[in-house]
Amino acid sequence: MSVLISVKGDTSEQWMPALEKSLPEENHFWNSFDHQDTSWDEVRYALVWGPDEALFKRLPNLEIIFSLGAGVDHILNAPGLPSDIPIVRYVGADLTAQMGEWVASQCLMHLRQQPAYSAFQRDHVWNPLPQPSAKDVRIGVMGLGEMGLYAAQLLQAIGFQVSGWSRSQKTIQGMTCYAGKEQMAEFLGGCDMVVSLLPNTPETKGLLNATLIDQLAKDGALGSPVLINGGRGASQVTADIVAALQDGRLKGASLDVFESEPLHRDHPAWDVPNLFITPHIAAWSDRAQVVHYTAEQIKAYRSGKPLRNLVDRSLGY
Ligand code: NDP
Ligand code: OXD
Repeated sequence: MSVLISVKGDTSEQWMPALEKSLPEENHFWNSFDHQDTSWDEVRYALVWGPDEALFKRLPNLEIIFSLGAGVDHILNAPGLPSDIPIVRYVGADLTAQMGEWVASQCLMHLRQQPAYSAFQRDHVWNPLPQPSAKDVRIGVMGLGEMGLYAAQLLQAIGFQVSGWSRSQKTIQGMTCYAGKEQMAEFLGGCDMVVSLLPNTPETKGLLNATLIDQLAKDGALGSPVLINGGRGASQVTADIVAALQDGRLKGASLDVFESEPLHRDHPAWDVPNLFITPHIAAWSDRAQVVHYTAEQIKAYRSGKPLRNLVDRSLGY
């Protein structure tokens, strides 16, 4: 039995210590990007990020595909993906907590008017602005899954008024929850800040666009609304966000993800002063944690227990 690691940009050596610790009984580990002479038919489990074109064709006896990340668009959009093999995504306290930190830090930077103060600092200007409190600001979180729920509850703990929006209806203590397209306008109308932690699916494609921006609250304590996306770039229309920042329909934005990554160095988004850009690092999968998680799942599977965090291919996440 073999586990294959196929992670774009990594070397197999970077994975060896974790693999040897968590899966000592496995004989072979390969990274398809730097070892081409593998006995492919021995491979039963593949842990992947951005699988290369030929990968799945080479693995006739594959039983489970594990995603290195929480998102699985990189697998579902991969060429040659077998239709009948379960896909397990990574869910880990470390990843969820990191996303919570990123979301909370972005919301606080916009609340505390960091774009304005950074500009004042650059110009050596001492200029205190009126300062609303978290309790005066309504934040709507799009996507109430592992990441969204954790981030929403963290924002509540800070003191923001938090609501949520998801595909299926949720009941969460102290949070007004909206669901589906029918309740989207009502949800957006109550958001001074909107945070997207949605997966990339056909339904979420291009959702964070000019139409959505124009539905956000305009009477909030911050003046104009703020848009934050830590989910997937395919869910946003960056050109619409940049235009809304430039003409004041948005007060600020934070984007960790883009339609095309890395963001081209000539992209106009880099120079928008009230836009915080981070390079898809909101939450970063730790190799040791992911291998530990994968090993636990393989052990459970071999002893006849059900796999956890299975992807529903019909929903795309
Ligand atoms: P989950 O699958 O746990 O949650 C997804 C949430 O999105 C669910 O609440 C789901 O609704 C909701 N959703 C999906 N489709 C729709 C829709 N059409 N309309 C409304 N709501 C929808 O995922 P995670 O929370 O673990 O991760 C979310 C995403 O974050 C990942 O898919 C990935 O793309 C991104 N991510 C980004 C990282 C980064 O570094 N920038 C790191 C890790 C993840 P329901 O609850 O009803 O199913
Ligand atoms: C993920 C990511 O999906 O890092 O985990 O984007």
